[in-house]
Parts: sequence; C-alpha cells; structure tokens
Amino acid sequence: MSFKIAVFTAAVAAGTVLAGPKCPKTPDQCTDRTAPSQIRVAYAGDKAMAVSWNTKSQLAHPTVYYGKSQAKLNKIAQSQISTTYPTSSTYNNHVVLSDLDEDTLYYYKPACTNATYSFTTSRKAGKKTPFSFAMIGDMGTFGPDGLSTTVGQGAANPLKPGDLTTIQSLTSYKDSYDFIWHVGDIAYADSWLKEEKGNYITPYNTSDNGAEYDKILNEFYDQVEGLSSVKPYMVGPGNHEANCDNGSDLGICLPGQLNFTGYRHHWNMPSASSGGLENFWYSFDHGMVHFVMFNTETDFPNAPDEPGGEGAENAGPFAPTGAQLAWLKRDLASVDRKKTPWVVAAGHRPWYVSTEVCAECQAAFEPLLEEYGVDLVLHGHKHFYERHAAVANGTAQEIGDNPTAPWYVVNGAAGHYDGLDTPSTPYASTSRKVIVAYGWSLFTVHNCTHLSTQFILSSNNTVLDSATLVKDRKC
Ligand SMILES: *[C@@H]1O[C@H](CO)[C@@H](O)[C@H](O)[C@H]1NC(C)=O
Ligand SMILES: *[C@@H]1O[C@H](CO)[C@@H](O)[C@H](O)[C@H]1NC(C)=O
Ligand SMILES: *[C@@H]1O[C@H](CO)[C@@H](O)[C@H](O)[C@H]1NC(C)=O
Ligand SMILES: *[C@@H]1O[C@H](CO)[C@@H](O)[C@H](O)[C@H]1NC(C)=O
Ligand SMILES: *[C@@H]1O[C@H](CO)[C@@H](O)[C@H](O)[C@H]1NC(C)=O
Ligand SMILES: *[C@@H]1O[C@H](CO)[C@@H](O)[C@H](O)[C@H]1NC(C)=O
Ligand SMILES: CC(=O)N[C@H]1CO[C@H](CO)[C@@H](O)[C@@H]1O
Repeated sequence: MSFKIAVFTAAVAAGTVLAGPKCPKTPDQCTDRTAPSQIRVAYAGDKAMAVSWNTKSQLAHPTVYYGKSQAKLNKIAQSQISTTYPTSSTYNNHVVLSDLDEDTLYYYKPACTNATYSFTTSRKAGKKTPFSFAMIGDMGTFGPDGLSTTVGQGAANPLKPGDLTTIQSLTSYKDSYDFIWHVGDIAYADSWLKEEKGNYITPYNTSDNGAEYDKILNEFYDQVEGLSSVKPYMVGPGNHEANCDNGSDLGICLPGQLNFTGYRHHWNMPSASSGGLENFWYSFDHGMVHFVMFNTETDFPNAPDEPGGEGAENAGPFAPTGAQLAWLKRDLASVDRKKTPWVVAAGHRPWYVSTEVCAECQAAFEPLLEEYGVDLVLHGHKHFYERHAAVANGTAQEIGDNPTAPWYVVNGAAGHYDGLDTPSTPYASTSRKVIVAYGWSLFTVHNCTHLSTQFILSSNNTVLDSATLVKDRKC
C-alpha cells in the first residue's frame, strides 16, 4: 500500500458552507463512528504537518480545520486517505496541512470533535536556537494488557506501585522538548499471545480473529494521544511491528497482523518530502539538525526479515533491491552542513551494544554513517540504556574530544510487558554507561558545537545520566 496523497487546502471564513468543484468537500457526517480518536501529528517537511487519526467508519473526506488562533480555525485541509486492513476495527485517516509557517503555533481539530489541539511546526533548517527532543525505544502499552505492576508467567520487571510510566514521565516533561522520536517497537500488540499463554490476560485463544492484538494496538494509540496530538510523534520500524507473535508465526497469526501492516497504515512519516519510503526510511530538518530514520528490519543485504535472518520476520521487502542504501547515501550526501551542522540518525537494531549485535545492520549502515560524518546514532531493541563512546568500526573516540566518528546511544527501555534485558558482562569496550531500568532520553542541541543527552528514569523523573558531545567547528 502506498498512500496516494490527494490533499486540498484552502482558506475559508469560519462557519462558511463550502461547496463547488474548487472548494473543499463536505466533511463526513458526524456520528460516533466518525468521531476522531488516537490523534497524532508528524512533521511533513519544512512547512507542513501530517495529522492522522482513527475512526470506526471509513471517511470519504478526512477533514482538519486549523489556524493560528484557537478562536478562528479558518483554514481547512482534506484528503481521501481513510484506510483499514484485515482484523482492524478502525480506519486510519491522514491529512497533511501544507501551507504553514515555520516554528509557529497552530491550533487544529479534525472534523467531528469539539476539542481543539495545537502543535508547533518545525524550526527552519539553519535556525540556530537551542532545542530538545525526546527519544524512546521499545515502549508498548501500559496497564492490564501491557506493562503494569504484575506480570504473567515468563515475564519480569513489573512496575513498582507508584512508579510513573514512561508516558507519564514524558507528559510531565512535555514543555521541554519539541518532538518525540520512537525508534521502533511501538505498541507491542504482538505480546497478546505471550500474555495469553502466561495467563496474564484472557485464556489462550487463537480463534478470536485477532481481537486481542487489535485491542492492545488501540490501547496504545489511545494512551499516547495526549502526547501525539500536541507533539510531533516520529516513528521508525522495529521487529515488533512485523510480528503478531514474538517471532512470526504464520500458523497462528492472521495476515493483517504481519509484515508491518498496522504500522504502514497508522503513520504518515515525511518520506514524501525526503524521497524516502512510507514509514520505513525518511529524513527531516529541524533547526541545526538533519534527522534521518533508517530501517534495520528489511531492505538491505541479509536483513533480519529474510528467511534464516536474525529475526526471520517473514516481512518485506518494500522496495527494489538496494533502494534503501542508495537513498541513505543520497540523503546524507545532500546535507548542507552550513545549515544543519548536526546529523542525527536512528535505526532500531544496535551494533554497538553489550549483548547480541546486529552485525548485518553494521555491515550495511555503518560505512555510510561514518563516511558522511553522522554525529549521533540512536538505537533501541535491547531493553536497557547503554551510552557508548563515538565509534569508528570498533575503535572508540571520546565524545568530549571532537570525535570524527558517530556517537552511539542505545535506549530500548521505555517499557512493555516483556520487561528489561540483562546486558552481558564484561561490557563492550565502547560502552561508557549502562542503566537497566525503564526510561527515556532527552537530547538537547545547544549550538553547533555542543549536543547533550540525559537519561530520565521514568519511575520518578530523575536524571540518571548526562553526557555531552563536543565538536570543534565554527558556527
Ligand atoms: C459539539 O458541540 C455542539 C454544540 O454544543 C454539540 O451539538 C455537538 O454534539 C458537539 N459534538 C461533539 C462531537 O461533542
Ligand atoms: C475464543 O474467541 C472466540 C471469538 O471471540 C470465542 O467464541 C471463544 O469462546 C473464545 N474461546 C475461549 C476459550 O475463550
Ligand atoms: C510484505 O509486503 C510487501 C508490500 O506489500 C510485499 O511486497 C512483500 O512481498 C510482503 N512480504 C511478505 C513476506 O509477505
Ligand atoms: C573494520 O574492521 C575490521 C576488523 O575489525 C576489518 O576487517 C574491516 O575491513 C574494517 N572495515 C572498514 C570499512 O574499515
Ligand atoms: C555552546 O553550548 C555550550 C553548552 O551550553 C556552551 O558551553 C558553549 O559556550 C556554547 N558555545 C558557543 C559558541 O556559544
Ligand atoms: C528515584 O528512583 C531511584 C530508583 O528507585 C532512586 O534511587 C532515587 O533515589 C529516586 N529519586 C528520587 C528523587 O526519589
Ligand atoms: C508465546 C510464545 O510463543 N512465546 C515464544 C517467544 O519466543 C521464544 C523464543 O523464540 C519462544 O521460546 C517462546 O515460546
């Protein structure tokens, strides 16, 4: 499925009845089945924002009203993108608002709600003001169908009574960052089978037509809505978007729950504006930084999805052979470092980490990240936090000392039913700090020479690690 973007935007006076061939279509009639839920926004290029939401029925004309004043949502944007897939109880609606000013607060609401939301558009590429972004990996759903204060058989590391969840922690820091980057393993709907087999939720039932998977998926999108409706929520693909079990099981899993199906429908990442592919690989600029998402699951030599590959996800490919790496090379080569001195890349599976590494990912991606002077590489997948040195093909360079190699940070510890992982000791020679606890990372881009990170322990919002990358260059 590739989304055919048919977007119509126009300025209208509030309350105007719109009609005629050049005018917006009449929005769908409002019923409980067209009421928006799970509202989420994402950067869509320099002057645009993607607004996505779900409804119980398909919409003919997904519609968003917006404007700079909360009292006057005097613009309208529409599309015809309202999609679903087998086993899904909802439709995914996508509209791009594309005539926006940079770094500007807008108010908006999808049709059929009285609630008004707001977002701030991306900082113009080259703008030198400091900013922060939040990074999470491997989060999933919280509560009775996900991570809670109890676990089933075979799972571990429940929350302690009174612990904040990562969603709650991110919410309390909401004014501190511009956007959230969730680098794979989003909803963990595929934990349904493990949770049933572990007697954590309803008895093991493979004849529910995928209802439990769909339930967990919907809970996730409901739970993050308070964040995703007001902060661009950027995502990348992880192995748990491909499976419907904790390892593809075609005997049990229904086709609608395999091969990244839900992931492809739910999100609208800025691949159109960056020559990327769907929600799999894309880039965007924000102030002093060029951000790049790459896909460690499919579409490169010996990728984990391939039969016999590390993950055997039985997924992909999504593009012709070589397309992803060719795109990554092109994208990195075209960065104007005068405008965006920093380049930050993310991919789900790590290759510098104190446990099994993704050697195939390293072989595919590291040479390009090194060649084009990427400053920082973010990974999830392993369920702990591990800050590394900057590393060039295994050789560490210290981050305070103007490294030429990319700095690596692994954080797949946002939460989820399955609990935390145990790193292997002795730690990798590139490792500088390990924390085995639920948390997320706050990155701050101070200026063109200093970029720092903090690890925030979700349970009580404390900062457990801080580090700063220092580059010797003229701003
Ligand atoms: C929005 O407000 C109007 C007027 O108060 C009301 O008639 C309508 O039911 C509300 N719609 C929703 C979706 O709450
Ligand atoms: C499994 O789910 C199906 C469909 O909802 C239901 O009819 C059946 O009773 C369930 N079986 C068990 C053992 O819960
Ligand atoms: C996954 O989906 C893509 C796109 O539809 C398709 O080309 C590919 O063959 C699918 N992979 C598998 C293993 O079904
Ligand atoms: C990386 O290091 C390994 C040995 O550790 C070497 O075989 C390989 O050629 C190096 N790769 C590059 C691109 O320098
Ligand atoms: C860049 O930011 C760092 C950290 O805030 C600060 O120490 C440094 O002086 C700044 N450099 C310039 C040139 O402003
Ligand atoms: C936060 O929790 C950690 C881990 O339980 C604990 O060590 C620390 O003292 C707590 N900090 C505060 C401020 O409560
Ligand atoms: C519930 C379930 O199928 N769990 C499987 C998850 O993956 C591990 C490792 O492959 C299996 O041992 C479990 O049976």
